[in-house]
Amino acid sequence: MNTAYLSLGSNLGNRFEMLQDAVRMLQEKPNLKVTQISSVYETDPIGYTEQATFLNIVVEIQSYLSAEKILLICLDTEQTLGRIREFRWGPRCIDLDILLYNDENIESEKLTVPHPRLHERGFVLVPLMELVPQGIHPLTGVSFSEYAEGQKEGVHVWKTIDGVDAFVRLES
Ligand code: PH2
Ligand code: MG
Ligand code: MG
Repeated sequence: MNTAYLSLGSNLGNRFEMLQDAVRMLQEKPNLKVTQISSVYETDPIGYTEQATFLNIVVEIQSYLSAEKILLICLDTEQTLGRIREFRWGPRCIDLDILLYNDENIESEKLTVPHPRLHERGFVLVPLMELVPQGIHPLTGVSFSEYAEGQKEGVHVWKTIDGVDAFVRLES
């Protein structure tokens, strides 16, 4: 069994519903279980800053699937939910990124794991730390909490969540 962590973000349309739909779609996949979910955070845009604030979450999944297969599921979910890629780091109705896959280091043409910007993004680190409070970066050995120091500005709890099943059932 493999454990992976995914980052989900939305800053277009009904952001909360987008996150819910994405998690529902993950739940419906055979061979994959969504086992943990963070609170929902409202976060200031990083990178390209002239865009609306995001809602971000991190989920834990367990699966026998390879990281490459999980990537295909992420891309398929984005497509189904109508994501149009306009430009890098620009507005998006839904984005799903693989943060971690076990403690593995994967560098292929399509996929880099751990996510190369994982340690420099508060909108990833803060929700990830809820799920793995003692987590350390598998390549550098530095704790997520240490990376998160100084990166918590602009990352605020928007809604607390009581488990995956409660999350997908919430009224948006
Ligand atoms: N995603 C990006 C670029 N910037 N900023 C926030 N706050 N949240 C995101 O999910 C995000 C971002 C590229 O994927
Ligand atoms: Mg992304
Ligand atoms: Mg992405």
